[in-house]
Amino acid sequence: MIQGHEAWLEGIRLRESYNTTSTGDEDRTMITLCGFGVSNYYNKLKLILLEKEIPFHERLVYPWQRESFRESSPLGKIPFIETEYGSLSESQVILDYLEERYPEQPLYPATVFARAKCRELIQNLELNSEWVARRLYKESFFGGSVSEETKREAKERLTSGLKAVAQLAQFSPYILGSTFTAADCVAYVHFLMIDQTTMKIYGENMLERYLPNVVAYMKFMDSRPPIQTMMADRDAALAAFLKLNVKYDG
Ligand SMILES: N[C@@H](CCC(=O)N[C@@H](CS)C(=O)NCC(=O)O)C(=O)O
Repeated sequence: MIQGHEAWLEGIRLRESYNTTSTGDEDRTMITLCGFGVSNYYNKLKLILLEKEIPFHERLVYPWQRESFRESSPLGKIPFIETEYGSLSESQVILDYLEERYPEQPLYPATVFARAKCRELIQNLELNSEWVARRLYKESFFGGSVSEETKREAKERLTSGLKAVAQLAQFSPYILGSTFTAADCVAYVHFLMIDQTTMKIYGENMLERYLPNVVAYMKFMDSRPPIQTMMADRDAALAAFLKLNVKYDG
C-alpha cells in the first residue's frame, strides 16, 4: 500500500511539472494524457493511469482548439494520448491499450469471459447511459436549452441504460464484486455527471432510483487516493475553465 501511495505521489509530482500546456520536450517514452480535467472521459483515463501507477504527463488541451490536434484525434474530441508510437483517441480504445501495454497491474478481470462482462458493463455505462444523458448537458451544465422532445426521449433511453447497469452491477463492494476493476473508474466519473444532470433536468436523481446502492458506493470510492487526486484536479480545472468564460456546450 505504501508503495502504491508513493507511486501516486510520484505521478502527482510528474504531472505537476507538466500540468499546464505542453513544453514540447516531454519524455516521449511516457504517456501524455491530453485534454482538460473537467471532462469525464479524460478523468476516466486519468483514474486508470493513477490506479495502474503508470507515470504520465498531462497536456492541457480544450475541445474548441480541435483544429490544432485533429491529427491526433480525428473527431477533434478529448481525451487523446500521445505515446512513444504515436497518438490514440477514444477513451475505451486507450483503456484497452493501457491494459495491454502495462499488464503489471491489471484492471480487467483474469478470465476471458469475466473481461467481456467488464466491457459489457462499461458499454452500458457509456453508450447506453452517459452518452444519452450527455444530450442534456447543454442545458444542465452550460446555460443553454434542449427541447422537451429531447428530454423525453433521453429519459426513456436513460431508463433502459440504467436498468441494464443495475442488472449487471454488484456493488459488493466494487461494481463488479470483490475486486476493483476498470469498470469502477468508468462508473465513478459517469455517475457524477448522470446524477447532477438528471437532478437538474428532471428534478429527480435517476441514478438513485435505478441504482439504490449508488450513494454508499460513491462514498466508498471517495476514500481511494487516485479518486481524491482526480477530484482535486477536477475542481481546479473547473475553476480555470469557468474563468475563461468561453461558450462551450460539451
Ligand atoms: N467517445 C469519446 C467521447 C469523448 C468526448 O465526447 N469528449 C468530449 C469532452 S467530455 C469532447 O471532446 N467534446 C467536444 C466535442 O465533441 O467536440 C471517448 O470515449 O473518448
